[in-house]
Amino acid sequence: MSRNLRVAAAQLGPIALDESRASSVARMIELMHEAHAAGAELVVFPELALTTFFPRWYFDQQVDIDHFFEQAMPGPETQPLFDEAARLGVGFYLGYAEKVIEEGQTHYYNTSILVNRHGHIVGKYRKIHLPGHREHESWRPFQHLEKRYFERGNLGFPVFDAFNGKLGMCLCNDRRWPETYRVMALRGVEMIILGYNTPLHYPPAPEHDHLQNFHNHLVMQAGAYQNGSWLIGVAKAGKEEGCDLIGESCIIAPTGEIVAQCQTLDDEVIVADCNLDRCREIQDNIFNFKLHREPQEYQAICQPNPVLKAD
Ligand code: CDT
Repeated sequence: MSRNLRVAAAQLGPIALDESRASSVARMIELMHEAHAAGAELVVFPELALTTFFPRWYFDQQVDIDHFFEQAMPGPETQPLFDEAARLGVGFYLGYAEKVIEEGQTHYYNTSILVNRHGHIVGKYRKIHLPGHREHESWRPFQHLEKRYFERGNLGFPVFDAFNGKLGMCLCNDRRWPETYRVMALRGVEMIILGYNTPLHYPPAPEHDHLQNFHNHLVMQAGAYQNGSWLIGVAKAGKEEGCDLIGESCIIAPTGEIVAQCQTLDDEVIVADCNLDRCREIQDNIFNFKLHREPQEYQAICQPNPVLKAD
């Protein structure tokens, strides 16, 4: 019997700085209804989906920073999303800013969770590749302070038995790093789900601005194909507080082909049937790790900063 999973990518348009959690959750519930009506069993939302992309501003008061973080998941404002998912019998992926006390210490992570069709959290990931900078840089038209506001995730790249398959998560900048995909692939991943907030303008290298959409698809299609995995990439898109964020959320087959893609920069749902058994087309053939991978030649990439001499 084929393991078909009908998945929805639920792209969000901009979220205003003063938009409430109640409003963003209501928008997500509406998208969830649309996805469910189209037969989706899993709905994927963006990175930091509950608020505006706050790392674009420098805040020095902890209370202003904490405003964007969730201290409980679900919490009072996100519970309706969990309740509606359980009522409809659909699962979801959600990106959010997590404030947590662990072993007596307060930590801040850029986090995603996987929730099953009963409304239970069955997987958690904390972003590992944090882009941007730590201090205010006045030359930039907007800041990208992920390195200031978040710690590097401490959960690795786990893969979860869920939805009758093996699912892995990552977040935004992680998708640009081949190691992200490969570590999950070594754990047998069959579907990688991720959310992103990607500005169209990249201040350190503006000559690449026209390539932002190309690079977005380039890395996700390569990651899917080179690891024989489905991939669902979901944007928060559009002009958010004056900053243009790319869209083009998409669903990618293990062959690297885009099978569905958003057409707008606003709230939008796309759906595709993802047969998880199709991963074997790639994983048993061109990227059969047992037969063709040569890890003894890759050791340098596991050293922190090796200096290798050219021959
Ligand atoms: N959210 C996130 O990781 N965004 C980055 C922007 C580019 S680096 C400043 C990304 O990789 O898309």
